[in-house]
Amino acid sequence: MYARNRPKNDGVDWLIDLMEAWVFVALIGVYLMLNWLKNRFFPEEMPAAQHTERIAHLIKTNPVFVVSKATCPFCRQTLNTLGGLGAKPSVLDVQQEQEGNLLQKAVMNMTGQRTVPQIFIGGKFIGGNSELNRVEPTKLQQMLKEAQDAKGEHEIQL
Ligand SMILES: N[C@@H](CCC(=O)N[C@@H](CS)C(=O)NCC(=O)O)C(=O)O
Repeated sequence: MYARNRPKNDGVDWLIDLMEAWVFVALIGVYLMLNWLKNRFFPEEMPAAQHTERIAHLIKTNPVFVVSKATCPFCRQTLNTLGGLGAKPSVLDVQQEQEGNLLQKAVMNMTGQRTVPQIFIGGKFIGGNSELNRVEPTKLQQMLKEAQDAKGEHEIQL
């Protein structure tokens, strides 16, 4: 390693190479150990079946369902857009929930989207606020009407 930058034939090339390799191995070892300690003493909380079931139930039984946070401007925009079209979304504010963090993770596991809002119309996952804004207003209105007319148990489409 780096042999071209060093005076040639100093007789300790192999020793320096060996030490460099060991430093590298030791750094990987330290990284793995710290990672293990973190997982051992601060394990990441995972959503349980009950969180996923609650979310699935809310998606299925509400014509329009939004996972939201009161402090999120995108969520406010989404609720304004939907409200402006006459929809009455059911809102799950994960900041108001005792296990909101886990509920948010449960939704995330279902949709693959990390952010809020998460919007469902007629059991179908629309996306976030940006995706909602991309739906043509007449199409959106039609989707909302169909979802409202169908009410009750929607088939979940993610
Ligand atoms: N492109 C997304 C942006 C949404 C976004 O960035 N939301 C923020 C809150 S305002 C978020 O979810 N941050 C992570 C979190 O709060 O867990 C959308 O239009 O919905």
